Amino acid sequence: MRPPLRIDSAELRLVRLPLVTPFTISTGTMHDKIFPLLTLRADGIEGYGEGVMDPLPDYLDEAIPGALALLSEVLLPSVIGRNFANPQAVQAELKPWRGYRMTLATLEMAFWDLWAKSLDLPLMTVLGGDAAGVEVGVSLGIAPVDVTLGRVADHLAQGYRRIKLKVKPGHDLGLLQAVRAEFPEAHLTVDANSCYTLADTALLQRMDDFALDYIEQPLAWDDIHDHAVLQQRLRTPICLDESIRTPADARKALQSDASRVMNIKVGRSGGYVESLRIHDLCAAFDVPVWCGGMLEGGIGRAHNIHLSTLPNFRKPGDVSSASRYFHRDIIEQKLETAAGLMPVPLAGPGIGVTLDRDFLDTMTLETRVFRA
Ligand code: OSB
Ligand code: MG
Repeated sequence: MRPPLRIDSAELRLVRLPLVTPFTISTGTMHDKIFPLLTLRADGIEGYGEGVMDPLPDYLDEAIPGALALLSEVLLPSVIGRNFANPQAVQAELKPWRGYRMTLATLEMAFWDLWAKSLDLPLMTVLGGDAAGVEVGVSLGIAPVDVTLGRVADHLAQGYRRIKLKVKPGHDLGLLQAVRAEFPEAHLTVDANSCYTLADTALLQRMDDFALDYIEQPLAWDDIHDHAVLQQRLRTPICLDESIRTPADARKALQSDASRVMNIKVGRSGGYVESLRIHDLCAAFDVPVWCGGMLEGGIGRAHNIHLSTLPNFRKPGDVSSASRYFHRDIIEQKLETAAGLMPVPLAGPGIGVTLDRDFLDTMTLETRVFRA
């Protein structure tokens, strides 16, 4: 049996990367990607986790200020100086806490990276996955229709295997008509980020005419029930994103037929232990999953790619090329797709990427250090 890992110290940074193109969804526009980056150290090894919460609670009810406070004042002091046999032992430590799923995930993911590195294995191997590359799609923000048509053409030409269009009231059916007319064969989906209600049922039913693979999170972020009602009135499958934060959420959505496809974001769902349960539950219901994204920097993106190697990830994920988002990333490796596939990063064990420390320093807004 291997000895447990003792977490010696941690470093929590707040990082800002300017986006190449501002990203607009139904809830607002993002110009910079701001995220907490956590390093855990044990036996001279470092594990990394990236928080996916936004500066404001506009995607879910979690945001960076609360995440930094909980990590600094509660979570990191509770694990530093202690031994953990495996990631499940860390997850057990986090289990009592309600909510803060993105904050818990940041810590749990960093420990998985550390643990895989201590075993000298790629993260995908300890998660139970295996692949050389994973299928990628692209998520296109809200923009004028002619701009979007150009972006669709460009990304199809680059080999992206699914085009997801962000929609909002007044920027939905007309957009779909224009895109379908020009790209009749494209693998197309939409993501509403919770901007409709059941009062919009007639409008959502008209989306059935556009051969969408699924409609992502049309209704409220915290409402599985209404999605089940809506699914009975739609031919197009519903895919839940925001509403799935725990395995219990996934079980309820599957049992009530509210999500015939599921978006898994490890950074949204409390970490890998819970994401693996969601993955397995979906497989049991024969519901395919795909890996969502939150415009992550290289650490979060590397995590997402390793997760996407699990067998029930049967649809292209939002794990696009880093160069779509950033002029320069905080890791040394370039995470770029080729022919619609993202290679799994394997420049070493764990998440298989290394920090570009000089550049990271220039992009760091603040740093907090924690020792036993
Ligand atoms: O709903 O999937 C979403 C980005 C930020 C917040 C929410 C979402 C998204 C995306 C972008 O769709 C996915 C990506 O390219 O990382
Ligand atoms: Mg989404």
